[in-house]
Amino acid sequence: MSNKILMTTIGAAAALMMATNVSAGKYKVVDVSNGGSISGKISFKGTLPSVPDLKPSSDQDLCGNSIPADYYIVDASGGLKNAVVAIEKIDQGKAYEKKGIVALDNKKCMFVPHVATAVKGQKLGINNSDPVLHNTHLYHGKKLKTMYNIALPLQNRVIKKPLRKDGVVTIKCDAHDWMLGYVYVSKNPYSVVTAADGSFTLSDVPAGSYKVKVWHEKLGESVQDVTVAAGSAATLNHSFSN
Ligand SMILES: [Cu+2]
Repeated sequence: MSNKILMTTIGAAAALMMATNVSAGKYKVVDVSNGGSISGKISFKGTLPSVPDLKPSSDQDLCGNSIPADYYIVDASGGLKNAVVAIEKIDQGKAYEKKGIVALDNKKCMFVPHVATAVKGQKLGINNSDPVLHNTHLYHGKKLKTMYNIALPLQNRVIKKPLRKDGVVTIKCDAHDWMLGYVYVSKNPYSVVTAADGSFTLSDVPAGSYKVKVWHEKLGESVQDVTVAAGSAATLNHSFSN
């Protein structure tokens, strides 16, 4: 092989390696042995803004005339429900259901759950538990670009739609303007919605240092550095305030 051809070959190999590096952001499933965890509590401190009840303007027989808004759900200890805690960047880690279906129900004219998490590539399974027409409209990201707009005239028939992009998906209903929900779509399975007391746990995290995002639909987001040691529990607590 002449030097010139050899150099070309090396050049092509280097270009291929660079290209491989560029796509290294893709999550890879590996065996996580002796992983750690990140757990803690997300809270709200201060005075919550007063949010008026939702006032259904149609289908009141089913929906009622007044529904408490579910944007801020804070318990007596300050625990904040429906925040999302997510490792922002992690190249490899635990397995997840690649064909998993994240359930979203239209129930009594509200989205249940109000906030869900999903991994990019999974599907959203949208059901209508109500005997009225709902029209689920999904918008991607801060620009609220329409992803899907799905009429659900039939009760109890699940429609599945793939979540192809990561980011926050805002869910509305074209038939009932008070309906609102979110799906937080991550590139990896390390994302979770806080429980009613604000608690959360991310398990089987490989040892390492991570940027962990705490997100809330109204209170914004905060990124924290968390270091997880093998076989150990790391703590992340965060308080939103206004
Ligand atoms: Cu609706």
